[in-house]
Amino acid sequence: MKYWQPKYETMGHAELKELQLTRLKKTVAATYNNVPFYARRFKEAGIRPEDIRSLDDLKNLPFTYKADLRDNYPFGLFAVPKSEVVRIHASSGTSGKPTVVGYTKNDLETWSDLLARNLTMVGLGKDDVFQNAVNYGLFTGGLGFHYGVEKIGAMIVPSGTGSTTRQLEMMIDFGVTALHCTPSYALYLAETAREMDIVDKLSLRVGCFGAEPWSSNTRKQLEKILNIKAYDSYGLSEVMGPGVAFECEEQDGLHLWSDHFFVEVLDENGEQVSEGEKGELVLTSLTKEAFPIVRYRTGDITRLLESECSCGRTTVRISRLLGRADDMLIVRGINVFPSQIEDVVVKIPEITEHFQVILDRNKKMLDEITVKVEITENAFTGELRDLAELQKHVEDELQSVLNIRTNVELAEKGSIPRTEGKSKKVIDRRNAL
Ligand code: DLL
Repeated sequence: MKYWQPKYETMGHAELKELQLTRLKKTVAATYNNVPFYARRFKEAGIRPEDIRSLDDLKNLPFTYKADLRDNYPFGLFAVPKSEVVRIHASSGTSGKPTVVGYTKNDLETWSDLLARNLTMVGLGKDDVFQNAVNYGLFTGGLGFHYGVEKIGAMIVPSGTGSTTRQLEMMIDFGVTALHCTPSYALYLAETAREMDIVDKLSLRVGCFGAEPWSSNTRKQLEKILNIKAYDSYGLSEVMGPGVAFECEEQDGLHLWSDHFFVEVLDENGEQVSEGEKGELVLTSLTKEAFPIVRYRTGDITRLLESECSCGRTTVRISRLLGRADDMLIVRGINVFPSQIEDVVVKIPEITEHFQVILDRNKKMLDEITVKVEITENAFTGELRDLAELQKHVEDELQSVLNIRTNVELAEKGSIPRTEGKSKKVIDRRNAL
């Protein structure tokens, strides 16, 4: 099967715009009438629901920020009575209260349909065995994928996280053909499979990876080691969870399901960037009932791709996420994304794919950036000269991409912590006492 919901996936542009407008009007009215926060914000901006007459009018609506979710903890932004909400999820965040989101029965149905679209899009179906190696708790990644996989009739292995050797054993014993986890955990699984010399016992053919930024070189690496096609999966709990945008078999940008979400990619002044330009992704839900969200500033940086995709789907696409605006490190005035470092590190065979970025401020109050990498066993000759050469090689490669000199620290293989979920790649000690 090529499409899960062909009517919506391949809808002509004019019809799609019409559908979006009808749904936008409904969403704006629902938020205005049922959520005091939105009613207040819209009134402050002098807008009533009937002022939304075209899709262009959306840009007159105020933005919603993560802080607004926290301020309305836990259920203040729900647009339906609690009795209509059948599930909640939450995102822990690094500080303060978590952000809580809710779903009605219809919302859950839409969510699993969107996952089913994505899974069908990458060629999965009834005959597949799908290992869901992410956390099954309040995190949206576990249950989000779970019901999509069931919907397409594939067999799910709800392995959750934990015990890497056990995960690999399940993959072999159950004949797993598709794997879902974070890209950093996939690298760890791949590394462990290689060390145990069991890669040829795996029947994997598809990997769905997301929940954190990863680079195109990491994709190549995972595809090579695990002998799979690896697809980028983007989503965020505030807007639904996984499934918001996903790559198709062309692997040329992520399809963002325009019949359910309205996409803007904005520059620093809040203006829409032109096709191919970088900006912040801002999303408006068009069908959500329990937790509609208007002009949500995701903080994620991407490019808008509007050209036709040869897979036949007519949605807008976004490029691989370049990181979060707040992930971007500014080191001596130069912008550095951890994903740029990852791109360099995974290409160098003498070091593993794992790395850590440590930021310090020296006595002269200048920022120092250290990239800690692990040397592979094969590359370790015991000769100091070889180590110094390797260190310089990594520093040069990083400089050519980042335009800034870094200190490279070589460490023993396994010394950088492996994670099952989202990895923490940056340690910023610049403001530490
Ligand atoms: O991470 C939902 C998800 C689960 C997506 C499983 C994909 C797979 P949150 O925990 O709310 O939700 O985190 C959302 O993670 O704003 C991005 O910064 C980042 N993120 C998610 N997917 C990608 C991706 C889930 N493919 C936040 N590439 C988002 C880069 C991603 N960053």
